[in-house]
Amino acid sequence: MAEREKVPLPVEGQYPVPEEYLAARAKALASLLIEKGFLSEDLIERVVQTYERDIGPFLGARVVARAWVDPEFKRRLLEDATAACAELGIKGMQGEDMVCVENTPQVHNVVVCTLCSCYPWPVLGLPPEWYKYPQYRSRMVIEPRKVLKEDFGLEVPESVEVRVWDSSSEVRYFVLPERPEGTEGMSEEELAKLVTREAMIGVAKVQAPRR
Ligand SMILES: [Co+2]
Repeated sequence: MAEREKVPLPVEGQYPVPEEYLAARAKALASLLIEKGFLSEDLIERVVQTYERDIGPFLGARVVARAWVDPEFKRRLLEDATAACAELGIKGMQGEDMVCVENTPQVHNVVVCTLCSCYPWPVLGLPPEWYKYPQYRSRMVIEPRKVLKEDFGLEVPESVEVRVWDSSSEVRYFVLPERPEGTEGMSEEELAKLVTREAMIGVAKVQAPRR
């Protein structure tokens, strides 16, 4: 841990700020907007609920499963992820310019936002806590193999190229993981259940179901 703290942060001086500070600031901002009539408690609750219940990685999992069973869809997905996701009715805020990158036996992709926590909300929901940690954001671009191995237990062989994609407010990346062996007979719905958020960020692989 001590070694990690020495890594210079891309936005040192601004982040990290303590969680309590952020929470207090968000609360103050919300009450002010409510007082001025720009927002309501109800609206805030609805947005939170939507991203907890209706939008999440299960939507991205549907996209991945479709790409695995439909080569034409996969082609469109890799060409223009935003348009391909919209074909499945998956679209919205923070997903205006999504790019899907494909894992292959030769290339392993992983996604980060070095500046903050840009993330493709329509397919993955809200980012996990660790995605926002300075240690993840700064180290993933410097030593991705080491982070994948030490923090996520994913060992990428030296023969496989690791590509790190830095999401921004303009372009948000997600990964099309490799379809695991032993899933040949599975339906699209069954396949979708195997796909995890971590696999679509690129910090894990999709595992075949146990027999
Ligand atoms: Co960002």
